[in-house]
Amino acid sequence: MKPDAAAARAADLRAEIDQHNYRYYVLDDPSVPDAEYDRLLRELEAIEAEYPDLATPDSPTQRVGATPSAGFDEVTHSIPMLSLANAFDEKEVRDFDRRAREGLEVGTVHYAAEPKLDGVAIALSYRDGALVRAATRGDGARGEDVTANVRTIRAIPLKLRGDGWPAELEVRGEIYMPLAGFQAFNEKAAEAGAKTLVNPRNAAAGSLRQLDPAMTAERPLAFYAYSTAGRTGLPGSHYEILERLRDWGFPVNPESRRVDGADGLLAYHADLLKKRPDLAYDIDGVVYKVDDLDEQDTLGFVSRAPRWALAHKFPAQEEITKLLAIDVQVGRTGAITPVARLEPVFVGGVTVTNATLHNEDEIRRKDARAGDYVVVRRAGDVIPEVARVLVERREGDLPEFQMPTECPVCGSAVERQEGEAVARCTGGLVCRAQLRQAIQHFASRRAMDIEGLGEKLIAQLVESEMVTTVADLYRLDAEQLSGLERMGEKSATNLVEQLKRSKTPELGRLLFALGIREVGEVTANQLALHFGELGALREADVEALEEVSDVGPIVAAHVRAFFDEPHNLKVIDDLLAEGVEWQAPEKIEGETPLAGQTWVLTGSLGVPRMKAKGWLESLGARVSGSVSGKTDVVLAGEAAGSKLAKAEKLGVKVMDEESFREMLAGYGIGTE
Ligand code: 5U1
Repeated sequence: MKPDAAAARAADLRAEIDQHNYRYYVLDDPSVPDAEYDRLLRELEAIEAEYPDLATPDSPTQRVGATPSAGFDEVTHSIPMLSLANAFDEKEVRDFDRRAREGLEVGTVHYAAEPKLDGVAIALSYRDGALVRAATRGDGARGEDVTANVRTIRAIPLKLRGDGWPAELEVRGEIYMPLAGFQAFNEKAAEAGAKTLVNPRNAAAGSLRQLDPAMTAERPLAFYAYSTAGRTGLPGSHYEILERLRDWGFPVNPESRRVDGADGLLAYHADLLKKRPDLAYDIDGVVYKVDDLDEQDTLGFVSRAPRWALAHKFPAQEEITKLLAIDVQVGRTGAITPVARLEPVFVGGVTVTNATLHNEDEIRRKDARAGDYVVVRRAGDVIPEVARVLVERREGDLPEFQMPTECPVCGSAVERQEGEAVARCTGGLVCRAQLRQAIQHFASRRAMDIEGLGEKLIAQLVESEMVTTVADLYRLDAEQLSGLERMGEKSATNLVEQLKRSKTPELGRLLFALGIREVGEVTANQLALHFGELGALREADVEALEEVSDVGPIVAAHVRAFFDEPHNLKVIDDLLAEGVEWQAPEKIEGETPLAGQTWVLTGSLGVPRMKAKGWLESLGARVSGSVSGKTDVVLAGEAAGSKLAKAEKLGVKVMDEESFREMLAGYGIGTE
């Protein structure tokens, strides 16, 4: 590229990148995918590499420019960075408003209200529209120069947009780490075996204190502006200053509002408290400021806090308490979750006595032991969790946690598959903790297809202990059933009829109905086809199971564990004793002619879809739910819609039901 053309293209790219930054960080309305943004940035980098003179300090490529430093220089704030007086309840807010009204001799005070972020306060100095310095708050009078690190934060403009900004402008606000970025960063760090960040606030503070700006650039930091130092060349109201800052390219919290009087403040607080769990960042309260700057001047300061501003705090989301014991709970899917029993502690607005510890690995990683002091976190409606263990406060030797080898509810073996974080009870058919879900699945349309056995009825049957395993279902009679709530005689008779009708499932359906982990319909049908009968499957070892198409080591291990559990075998024997008679799958001789093919069924067919699916699977085909370039055939029934249209568009072969039946007849199946 010639120098003139390069300079022009670099200027265009810079303007475009700045515009994308503005859309992304200030308007929260991204205009291009991340990949396109990166492409523009790389193009600009390439031009600047060829013409280094074009790489001006305000270029978006120059965010990570500086080399690591030995420390941070001290900075004296020209106007001190204030702290805020705190309020924790309604009375303190009303007192604040009363004092403001009295001081200003007005009936109603107009305020600006905004969320109080849990991050790091920062002062950004701009000269002639360019960022020249960023300083931390420090003790309010003196902070640290963290310019090189702050320049790496894309939400902070290196150069101001628009016009009308004062030649010297100091913008103040909060640097924070959004929760999603915090979680993603920690997941990556944990995977790499590196140190994880304690909480978003510490993460933001630690990130800013990195000696190497390249490290700060790796951290997902963001920024909201909330004030300026001084008012020269600025509007006379706080809220209007925020609007002006937004125009100049600073992210301003979209939850900022103008409100009137104490009632307006309290309503705002209540509203934000409700929104808190849905926000993308941690907040520890809201801040109220008298909106008119002249009125702010009139009210002045008391010690180092302004009389015109107040932080109204939310209940703390983290507290310290003692971990009394670690128990385990069995979930509806058999997952065994360790639970921390705690000395009661008030956190996040409620008293917490239990908190999740997620899984065994998490306990090891945190090194949590009964008797430890722990930090409990409860954010919004989220289940309280043990955020971290204060190992340094541990007294003496405490025993490590041991995962039980037997389910505390049903006594079945507890298994933990290699590569899985969760330990599970293997007594899926007998465990009371899992019973409701097991029955629901057993009765579902694609399993035993027992109509009329709804969630509420299942709950009654389990509660009353009329049903303790799925085999008990077949012992129910109409008289017993009609004694239940909302169960008429007719529904009871119908249900008994349905149960009777369900007694002859195809083997694949029965296997699916048993709810073996990782065994969906397709796998269940493949197992049925391969073994042809239940006895052989019960005995099959892991190697034999892995010979089945679709079955890998994980599924094989789950199947084996299921049939190794004597409680499960007893339920199967009971089912057979109650007259459940599985039907051998229709198996064609020799080759599977549709092996490797993918079919999609659409429209209404003259037979139940499961049936058509079973036939196709018995011929070796895979049945998928959506049409793509990889689909071999679409079987189109009556009134086929978008899937048929897509198949035609992609040129995928379409077959009607008549031809399908003919094809099946050719293989000697499909007679129903
Ligand atoms: N949102 C917000 N946070 N915050 C913190 N506004 C705000 N204002 C502050 C502080 C310390 O101080 C004002 C007095 C400018």
